[in-house]
Amino acid sequence: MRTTATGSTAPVDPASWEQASWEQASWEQASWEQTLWGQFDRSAQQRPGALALVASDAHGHDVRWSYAELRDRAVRTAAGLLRSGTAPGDPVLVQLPNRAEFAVLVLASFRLGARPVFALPAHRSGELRHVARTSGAEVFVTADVTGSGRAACDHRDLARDLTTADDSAVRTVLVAGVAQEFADLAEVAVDDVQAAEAALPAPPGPAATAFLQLSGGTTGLPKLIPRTGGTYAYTVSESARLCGLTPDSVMLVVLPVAHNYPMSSPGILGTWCAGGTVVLAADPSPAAAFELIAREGVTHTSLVPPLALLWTAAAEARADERGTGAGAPDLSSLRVVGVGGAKCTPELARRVQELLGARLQQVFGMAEGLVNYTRLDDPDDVVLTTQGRPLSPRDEIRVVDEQDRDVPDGEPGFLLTRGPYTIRGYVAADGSAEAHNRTAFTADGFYRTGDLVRRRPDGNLVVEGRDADRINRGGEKLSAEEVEDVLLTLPGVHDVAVVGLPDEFLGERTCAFVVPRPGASPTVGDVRRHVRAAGLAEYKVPDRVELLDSFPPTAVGKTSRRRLRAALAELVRARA
Ligand code: OOB
Repeated sequence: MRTTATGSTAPVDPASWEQASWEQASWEQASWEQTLWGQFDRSAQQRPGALALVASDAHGHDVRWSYAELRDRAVRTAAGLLRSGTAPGDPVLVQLPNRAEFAVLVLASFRLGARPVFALPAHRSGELRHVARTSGAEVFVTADVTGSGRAACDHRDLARDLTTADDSAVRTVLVAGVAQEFADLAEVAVDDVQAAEAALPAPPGPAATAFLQLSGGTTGLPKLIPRTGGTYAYTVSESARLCGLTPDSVMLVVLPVAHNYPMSSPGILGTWCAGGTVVLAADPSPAAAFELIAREGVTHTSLVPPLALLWTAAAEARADERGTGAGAPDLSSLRVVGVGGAKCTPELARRVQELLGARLQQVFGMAEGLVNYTRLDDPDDVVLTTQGRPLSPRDEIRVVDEQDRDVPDGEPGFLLTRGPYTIRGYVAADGSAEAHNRTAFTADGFYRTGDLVRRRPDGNLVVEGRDADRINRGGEKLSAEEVEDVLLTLPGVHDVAVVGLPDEFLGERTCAFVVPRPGASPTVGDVRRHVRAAGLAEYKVPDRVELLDSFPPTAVGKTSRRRLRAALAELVRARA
């Protein structure tokens, strides 16, 4: 692994980032010749009758599709999208939960060359409108209703908002489920697969942008991350190999599947690349998941730490029941449990192995590219106490101080990375990405991850924290600034700082420190309601609100926001 930058590369024009990352990538001939459609299609040709997908569809029906069946649906849907006006290269805003329709739509997009822009099911109109604007998407594919009770969301309301908003180009809405006034996604597909094949152009090549993902929040609203098919196919096939996936593997996906982690680390795409079976589940609770593991013979799954805590606690209770002779689902098929998205403590790591009876694999990745894994044959010391090392020998890692000077191994510093599958810049149809790219990347193309890490002499990374601008709430990322910008528009608020405070379950929980205007006293309820009313995802609603007379004077002003957030977090730590 090259561990330090040469600094010799000329600055990369973000507009040409595809080219830059492609040229750098051309070393890996065998893998680069693959595309995302090509990987799936190869498995479908080799094992047409094998089980590719177990899931529920939007109408609550169980589906069990072979590779041939899933491929057939994807091709017919690709041709249907083309017939209804979506061309190769077009952005399509997609917000679908863990249901069968997601699998069909993502593969159809790869076949056609349309570019899904992956919103998460938790996003609301604030995020969606922003993403619609910055992607220029004219088509929105979504579900009817997700969640239940107070957490229920009618995505058709979000669609109405998008189709009527001045700043969104969305005019076509395809709904998986009860479509109401919109078009039904199920009716898009053409009937005949031969006719579909004949109507479709060749699948896109590896250098084309295959889809866009959303950044977990650095400054302000989510940024668009363009991923090329060839570079992504490389991470998919390498991840599948590192995670031990084979045609016999059964991958249970309980995290929101549109996220980079369950999509490709190794995720659904890694499983299909290996010819295995994907089990998509909408309910991540241990009760539901354990039943599925026993029923489907699940071998692999991926969790975030809060979910791993729940699962291990449930497995412990189950073990106690076993002792008393009560029946409980059998987890013995599980081989590998990935934990990532946020820091997994050594204690949780130990419990995962012991109570779930599987090999733990720590996964430290980011939608911008770089993915680190502990290897399945690493010693326990590495698997339990580190977040692993880069996927590719061509990934470049720098650990630097505030002035971008490299720090010695073993000392904490900020992680910078550059490599074959890490982006060189965010994109935005409205030109808003350029300014951000100048601070998010170094002049020689390293991505500033914002993560505080330590590199051990053996190359494994230990995540020590993040810069104070970004909050990781149990794997769900938010930018402090995004929530602050919204709260500054609440009448009665003079100033505000949003800070992540340590939390045993989630890793971090959010606290909004509010300085009210003279005479005003906004309540916790006012603050939380205001964030919801602005159309932000529920996980961005502050968990706690603290009113302060003023902020520490040294740390006021936009430029020292980061210091202010750090100072406030420190204040709370000291109090505790
Ligand atoms: C994954 O992707 P994102 O884009 O939602 O978030 C990336 C950030 C990282 O920069 C880091 O701050 C944090 O999430 N993170 C971890 C971690 N994995 C991610 N922090 C500590 N320990 C870990 N194991 O979260 C993501 C993408 C692909 C694979 C896995 C996770």
